[in-house]
Amino acid sequence: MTSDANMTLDAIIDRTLAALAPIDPEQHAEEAPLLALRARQEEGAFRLAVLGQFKRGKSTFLNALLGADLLPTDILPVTAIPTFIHAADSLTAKVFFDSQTNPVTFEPEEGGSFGDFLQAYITEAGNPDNHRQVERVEIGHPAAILKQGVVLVDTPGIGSTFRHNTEVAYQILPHCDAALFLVSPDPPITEAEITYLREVRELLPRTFFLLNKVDFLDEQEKFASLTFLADQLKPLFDGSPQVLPISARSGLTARLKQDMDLWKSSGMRQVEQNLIDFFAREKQQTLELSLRRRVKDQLNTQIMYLQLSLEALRLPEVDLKNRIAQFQEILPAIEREKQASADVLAGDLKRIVTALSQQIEALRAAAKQQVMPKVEGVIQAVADTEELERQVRTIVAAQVPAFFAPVLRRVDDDIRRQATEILSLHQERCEQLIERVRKAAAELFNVPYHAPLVKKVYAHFEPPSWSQDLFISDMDPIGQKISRKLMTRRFRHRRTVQRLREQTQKLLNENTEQLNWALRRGLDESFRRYGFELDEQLDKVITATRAAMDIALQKKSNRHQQMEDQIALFERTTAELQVLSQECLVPEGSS
Ligand SMILES: Nc1nc2c(ncn2[C@@H]2O[C@H](COP(=O)(O)OP(=O)(O)OP(=O)(O)O)[C@@H](O)[C@H]2O)c(=O)[nH]1
Ligand SMILES: [Mg+2]
Repeated sequence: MTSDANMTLDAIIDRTLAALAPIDPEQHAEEAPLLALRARQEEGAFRLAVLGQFKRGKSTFLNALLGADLLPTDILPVTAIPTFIHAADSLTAKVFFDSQTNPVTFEPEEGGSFGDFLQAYITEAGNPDNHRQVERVEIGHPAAILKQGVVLVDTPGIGSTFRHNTEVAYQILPHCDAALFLVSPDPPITEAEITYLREVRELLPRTFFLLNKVDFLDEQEKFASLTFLADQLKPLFDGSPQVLPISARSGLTARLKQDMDLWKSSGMRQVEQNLIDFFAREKQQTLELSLRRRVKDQLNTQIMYLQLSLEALRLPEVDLKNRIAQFQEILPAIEREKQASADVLAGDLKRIVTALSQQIEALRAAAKQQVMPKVEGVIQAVADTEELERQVRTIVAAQVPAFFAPVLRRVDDDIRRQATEILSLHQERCEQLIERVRKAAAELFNVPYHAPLVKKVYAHFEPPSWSQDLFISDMDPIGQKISRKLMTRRFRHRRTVQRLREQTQKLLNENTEQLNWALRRGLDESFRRYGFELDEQLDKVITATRAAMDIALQKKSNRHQQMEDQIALFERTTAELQVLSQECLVPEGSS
């Protein structure tokens, strides 16, 4: 049994749930995040994330540590999806999606390689703008370093032109327990990294630093880089944190060739030893600290809601009605901004649609320019009508996919990229509005405002999965037999030539239209659904805030004693949660 000064996380969560039980669910925040944290604690897995700017060598580093060329790496931005690597007897991979879609598991019997499987879901190239809506990927691996409940997390890099990668890199932080932060010499550290590090410092109890790619440097340059880094990090972290120089690439080569000297000179041996040491001594305690931070965040959110209700209960009826009126007064302004934001979104949609129409027209012309001369060539060269028919069909069947397959992909990527960019800006505007409503309510009732750590992730643009089948065999020589009897050979040949031209043109048009239609529909649907989801989110916050005030107002009409009881209940609960929130700061002794 623990004393109050040393309360376990489990006890804190239990007591919180018990304290909230007698309160109307509409008057406190959701309990689901607390339950999820309890599940995390029960599972006991320690999540060590590899973080940093894009292309610093995060995935290469993890490959070196695992001793396998496992995660995709490249000179272009690669990792787009958080990838959790846990211990397993053999190699496994499971992909989880944002929506209700069932997870997909790597099945070796199905043919494709493990690398191809990961490539298709994790990477920017295989899954551009995360159009597959992957939430996370879990890999099971037999590496020794993963034993005893360590989970390594590969993350997308910040600061590339792919904004969504930066977003994901920020969103993953509250779900991790410690970090390895990778930098590399050229340039040693950027403004974007410093900003990211501030957030990392707030959200994670432990961060280790690695200077990667030191194979580019001579001893003097290495020393200069390390000194510079130490100076930059000093104001951010207490004292200068240690920065270990490594070459992840040499480390990976060393592991693959089992070259122990190279493993040592790459700096990776030192990192591995430090990690093993850290896992043995401090993993448990760091996990505890990390989870305590997250629970504390949840408690503070609950406290804010409770205080709001409490203030509403305490206020004399006239004052409460006044505050409700004041809150109501800000709503039209919020509503106007919501409308303005929706208008911007609609305008942006129009712009993309116009851009799409232009692309489609250009495409139609390009298709004609590429395919028609080839058809004309055959028409000029072949005199026999039947042979002409056959050759034109063959050439069209080859040309249509040759032209459209790469183009489909390019236009699709391009539109998807524009749509994702616009939707994420819209999301930012909506989140700001939601925050304003929360803040306004807190200010009206003199309650300290608490901004939540974990932000909701919304779905990205998703075009409908249209059939990638191209129209290629629509050239049916209808009426050939009849016409053979009725017409002269020359006339029939002319007719056939004309029909072949028309049908080829029609096929090109149909394929262009199919693309146009699928993307237009995708844009319309995603924008509508997305706009609707965000509206709903905002309305929920407004309704919940109103509910707290309205319930208070109703209770005022109750008998005096009941009112006093309610106030006492909220006071007790708030006080209890405040104590529990303080308890979160005290890590459990030496467990
Ligand atoms: N010279 C040198 N190159 C390295 C080293 N580590 C990684 N690289 C190269 O740097 C490039 C980027 O490596 P990745 O591992 O894909 O980098 P990342 O940080 O995972 O990149 P994102 O996933 O896009 O954020 C690749 O071409 C690697 O081969 C190293 O120690 N030395
Ligand atoms: Mg990577």
